[in-house]
Amino acid sequence: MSAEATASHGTAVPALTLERRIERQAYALGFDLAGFVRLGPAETAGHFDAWLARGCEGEMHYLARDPALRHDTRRPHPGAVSAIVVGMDYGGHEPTGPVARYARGDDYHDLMKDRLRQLHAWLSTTVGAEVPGRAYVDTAPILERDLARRAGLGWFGKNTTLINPRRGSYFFIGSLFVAIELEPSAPFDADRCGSCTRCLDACPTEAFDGPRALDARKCISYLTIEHRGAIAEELRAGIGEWLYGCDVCQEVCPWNARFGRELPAHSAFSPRPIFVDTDARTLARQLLTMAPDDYAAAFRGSAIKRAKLWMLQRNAAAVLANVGTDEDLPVLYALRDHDHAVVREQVRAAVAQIVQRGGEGTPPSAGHPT
Ligand code: B12
Repeated sequence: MSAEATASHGTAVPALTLERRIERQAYALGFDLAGFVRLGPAETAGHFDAWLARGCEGEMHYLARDPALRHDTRRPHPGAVSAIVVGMDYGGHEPTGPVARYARGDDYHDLMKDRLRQLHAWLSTTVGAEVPGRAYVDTAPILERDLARRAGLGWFGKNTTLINPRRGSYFFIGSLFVAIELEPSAPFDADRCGSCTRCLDACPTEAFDGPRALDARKCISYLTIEHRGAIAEELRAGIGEWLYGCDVCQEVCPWNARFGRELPAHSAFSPRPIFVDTDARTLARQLLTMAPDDYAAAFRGSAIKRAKLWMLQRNAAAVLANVGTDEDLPVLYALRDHDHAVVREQVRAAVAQIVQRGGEGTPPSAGHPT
């Protein structure tokens, strides 16, 4: 490839490097951030190990299965030497709760992997030979924030999210591992959190043991998405109205207030109709009365499907325990014999809470009007 091209008026202008062309193509495909990194040891492997040693992963046993795999990014795809790391906004300016912003639209894993594969095909065509490689979005043992920080996408916020100085933190991370050398971007070395501790202070379940030290076992996102048991009484109140995931530690971040973006029109991450203008109580009741077919239809291809229907119903019962009124009791009573013991337990606890707050506590079998 010629290093220089001649413009029509005869002046030599430098040709774009492959890296700049990849960036342009990534933006054309809808990604919002792009950078490059040479694969190798993960700089924060020690933090990851320490986190596991404290048991912070809870029931996410896959994280602890083979920690060494996450220590070196050359391991997931032997032969790959570089990664193109991308970020994609998911709508920081959408209204808050009761479902975390990231989970209201289409499943980001599928969408981003599909676009990364398009980038991969474009790259092979552009270099004129098949480039061995593979796309990853949360699907391989990779410390993705470590990779993205090294590719210059942002810094580790005190809430552990990767924050970009122009985009805030409401973006997903994906990567395309490739078997060609690419010039690495400058890593993001600055820490722009300064003395701010808003995220740490705002967490309703006090899940942070300190800056960048999240105990996932107390995180609302973990409790409503990953945890399989009933939600412990001492954490349940902290969940407030969150039915799936949580945005509190991002919402209070000044970088999001300043730089969070609107979703483009017709974005795949735009909320599904069920989430538009639906308050927590209404959505909780909808989930509790949802038949499996309705669940499949409402959430086909969506990020929220990571939680089975029974988990969403457990979360819905926990939310009603916090904000439900006697009007919600009939829906709860109807689930007293739910197939899943965890849902039964959470429903019983919700009824008890509502009754304690002064709701009507007599079950329908004893004459309660349904
Ligand atoms: C497990 C997991 C979770 C768990 C645990 C979260 C956690 N913080 O570890 C739970 C279920 C709670 C969760 C929640 C969320 N998640 Co999540 N999650 C992951 C996953 C699969 C692994 C993360 C991991 O390895 N954790 C282990 C801990 C130790 O790593 P870490 O918190 O990332 O911390 C790193 C740095 O902070 C640094 N570090 C740690 N301590 C210190 C100390 C110092 C001094 C320094 C310098 C560095 C440092 O080293 C760590 C390792 O690299 C990644 C995808 C992936 N493969 O990476 C997505 C991922 C991190 N999640 C993501 C998202 C969107 C979320 C939520 C926002 C969703 C929501 N709204 O509910 C929340 C955010 C909660 C939060 N504050 O982190 C995005 C984050 C994008 C971003 N801009 O940062 C990721 C990257 C998925 C993706 N592909 O986009 N998640």
